[in-house]
Amino acid sequence: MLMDDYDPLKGRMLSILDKDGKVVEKGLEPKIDDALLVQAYKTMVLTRLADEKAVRLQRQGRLGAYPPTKGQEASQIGPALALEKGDWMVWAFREMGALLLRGVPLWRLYLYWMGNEEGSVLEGDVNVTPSAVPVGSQVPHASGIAYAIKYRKEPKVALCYFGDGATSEGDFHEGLNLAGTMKLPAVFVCQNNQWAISVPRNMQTASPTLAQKACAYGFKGILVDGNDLLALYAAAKEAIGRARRGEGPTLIESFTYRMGDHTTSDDATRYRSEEEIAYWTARDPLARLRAYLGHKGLWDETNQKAWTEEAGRMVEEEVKKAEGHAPPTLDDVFVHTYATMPASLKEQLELHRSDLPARKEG
Ligand SMILES: Cc1ncc(C[n+]2csc(CCOP(=O)(O)OP(=O)(O)O)c2C)c(N)n1
Ligand SMILES: [Mg+2]
Repeated sequence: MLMDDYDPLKGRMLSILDKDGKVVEKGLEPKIDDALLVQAYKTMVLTRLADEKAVRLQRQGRLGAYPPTKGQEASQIGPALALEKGDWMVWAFREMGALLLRGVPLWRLYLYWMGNEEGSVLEGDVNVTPSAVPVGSQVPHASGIAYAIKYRKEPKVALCYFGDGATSEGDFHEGLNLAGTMKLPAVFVCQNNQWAISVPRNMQTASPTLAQKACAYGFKGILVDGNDLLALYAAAKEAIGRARRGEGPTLIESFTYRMGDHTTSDDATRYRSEEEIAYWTARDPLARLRAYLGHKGLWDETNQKAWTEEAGRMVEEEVKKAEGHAPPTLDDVFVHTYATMPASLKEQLELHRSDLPARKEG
């Protein structure tokens, strides 16, 4: 078992692909269907383009503040690739790649970052929660969902993403403590992208790794190369299997890097060195998977061109769809808070609506 061989207290990091896309741990190479591997890579390409587009839209005043995801594509898509239909995905605010893989429409994501709550409305059974901007607040939600899964005896798992900064929040402790105590079917993926805005990882905690925090909650943890899609998939597959079999939760620390600014309101050049950026640029998760696919005969320049063009067209169509959507109204504050609006809120909504014409005239 990976979880035993990579005991987080020993500080070993699971890496299957090296930075040039070569398999360095032959015995650990996961068996992933060719079609699924290509789908993962195409989703990474789409995410990269959609993310860059979101930043440009913000600069043009067409989208609000946005948290770029560049550099974390494998960290997000690897674990999501190991989920089954019906499993739950709980996210923070930077997980565009995982959301696209799970089938969340891109135009909804753009709509959300345009300030429209309709962006969080999802049709069908994608089982994805709305974004959670208050840092760490989604961790107890994930444990709650995992508790419901266990209570109902469903064969499902709740996978929860959060950042290195979230591990300093009480919510993180509460969520993991509950999951450990009740042996819940949860997988926690800490995307350690080295920074919480301008606070570096070494100021976040005195623990040598974040993965080892699992030991305190009585369950398995593993430190994984977060720019290596194969390593993340392998670790998540094992963790998800264990959770589904009732063997309890796992904490996966995905050791990655945020290539862009914290959000479009930030200027990361004020606190990060060029050497650091160069180190991580050489470890681009897309380049690594692309090289691996090339070794397997699943990638060439012609494919790349077609996939890039296809993703580019899709991005433009989705922007159009988001921009063509009806603008938000103040009603959204009321209507999206409860599934069934309580009488007190209904009263406030009516009051707000009756007050509107008067305010406009005033
Ligand atoms: C409870 C709370 N405190 C502060 C903030 C402001 N804030 C937004 S993101 C962030 C840093 C989060 O860092 P991390 O968890 O590492 O996630 P990352 O942004 O790196 O993806 C902070 C402090 C917030 N949104 N919520
Ligand atoms: Mg972070």
